[in-house]
Amino acid sequence: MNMMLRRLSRAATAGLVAAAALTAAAHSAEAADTLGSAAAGQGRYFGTAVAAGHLGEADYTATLDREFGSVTPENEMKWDATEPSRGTFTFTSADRIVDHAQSRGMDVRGHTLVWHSQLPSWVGTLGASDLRTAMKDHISGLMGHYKGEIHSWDVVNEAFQDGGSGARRSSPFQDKLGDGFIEEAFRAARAADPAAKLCYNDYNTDGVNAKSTAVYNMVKDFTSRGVPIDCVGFQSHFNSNSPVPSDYRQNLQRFADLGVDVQITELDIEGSGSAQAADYTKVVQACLAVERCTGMTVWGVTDKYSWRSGGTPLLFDGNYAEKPAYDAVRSALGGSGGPGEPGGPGEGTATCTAAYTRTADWNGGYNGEVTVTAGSEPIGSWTATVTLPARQSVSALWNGTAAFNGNVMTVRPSWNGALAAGASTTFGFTVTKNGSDAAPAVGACTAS
Ligand code: 9MR
Repeated sequence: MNMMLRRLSRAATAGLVAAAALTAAAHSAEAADTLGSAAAGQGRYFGTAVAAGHLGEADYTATLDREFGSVTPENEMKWDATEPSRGTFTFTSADRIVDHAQSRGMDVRGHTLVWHSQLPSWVGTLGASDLRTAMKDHISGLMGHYKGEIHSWDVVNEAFQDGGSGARRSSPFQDKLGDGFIEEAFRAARAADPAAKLCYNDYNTDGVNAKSTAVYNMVKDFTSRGVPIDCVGFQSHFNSNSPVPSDYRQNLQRFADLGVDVQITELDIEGSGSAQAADYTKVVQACLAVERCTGMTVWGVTDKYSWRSGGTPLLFDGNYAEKPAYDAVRSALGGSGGPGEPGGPGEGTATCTAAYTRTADWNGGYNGEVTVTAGSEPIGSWTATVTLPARQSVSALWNGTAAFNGNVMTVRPSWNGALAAGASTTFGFTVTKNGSDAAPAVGACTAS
C-alpha cells in the first residue's frame, strides 16, 4: 500500500472504531472510576507506555483498556524501529499500538522523533547537510504516516546534558548541526502535522535545577521568537537517588507560565507500599495544581515489564493487582473505587490524626507545625482546628488555607489534601505572642 492510501485508510478505520468504543463506554457508567476516568474528571488524560509485543497477553490488554485513556509506544516509534535504513520506513509494530488505541478511543503520544539513542548507525555516518535532510525526512515520514492521529509528539528528546553545565548533549545532530537542530526539528514537525502538539521531552528536569533552567531558557527563547513549541514533557523517573523534587509544582508552573502545556510523560517511582503511594500522590497533586499540566503517562502497565522491573516502579504488580500506589493515584485524581475498595461504596471510614509541634521560638512569636496523617484508608481531604490562647494571633500560614472564628483557626489543605493510607503532610503557621507564651490546642482531625 502506498503512503497516501495507508493514510486514508488509517483515518477511515480510526473514525469507525472510535465510535464503537464510545458506545461501549456508555454502558459501563456505573462502574468504579479508573485512572483514565478519574483523570478525565479533572480535565486531564492518564496514559501509559505500551509495548506492541504484550498486546497479545489478555491481562495486559484488559488492564490497559480498562484503566488508561492515552498510550505512548515505548520503543516502536523510535528511529531504529521506524527507519532502520535510510528512506525505508517500517510501521508494523507502531501501527499495532495506534490501531489498538484508536479501537478503544484512546489518545496516542508520539515518542520520539529526534533522539541521540536508539538511532540506527547509518545516521551517524552522514555529513552535516545530508544529516539535516535525513532528520527532516524522518520527521515528515513519521508524522506524515500518522497525520491527524497523534495527540502530542516528543519532537526532540533528551538534548541536554545532566549536571550543572546547562550544555547540550553530544549527538550526531548537536555535533554536526549545532544548537539550531532543535529549532529546525520543531519547524519541520509543525509543517508535517499542524494538528499535533509539539513537545520537548527530558529527564532530571523535574525540579528547578541547572538542566531544567537550560531547557526553560530554550523554551523562552522559542516562544519569544515564534519557534513552534506547544509543550514540555517531564519524564519523572524517580527513585531514592532521584526523589520527587519538593519544587516539582513550581517547576511545572514556571514552564506553564511561558505559555506552553506541561505533561508528565514517563512517570515511574521505584519503591513499594505507602511510601511509593505517597510519592505518586505528590506527583498527581503537582500536576493538578498547574492548570496547563494536561496529563500524565506512567512508563508501563505492570512492574514485570518495566524497564527497571527490579524497582517495582509502576501502579500494577506483576500479576496486574492494583498496588497502594494505584489507589493513591486514583484517589488523588478525585476518583472513587468499586464496592469495598478505597473511595468506593462500603469502604472503611476515612480518618486522620493531627499532631502539633513548636518548630521555632523567639521573644515576640513562634512557629507551629501540624502533621496530618491519614489512617488506614486513603483520604481525599482533611480539616484540622487550632485554638489559640488568648491574646495570640496568627500572622502567616503555609501549606494550608485558614478560616477564623474568634480564636479558632480551621485549616483545610491547599495542594496537599489527598493522602495515601498512612501518609502525612504538614501545615505551618507563625504566631504573634502579644505577651502569651501558651501552646495552642489542636483539635481532632476530620477526613473525607
Ligand atoms: O523503556 C524503554 C526501554 O524499553 C528501552 O530499552 C530504552 C532504550 O533506550 O528506552 C526506554 O525508554 C526510555 C525513553 O524512550 C526515553 N526516556 C528514558 C526511558 C527509560 O530509559
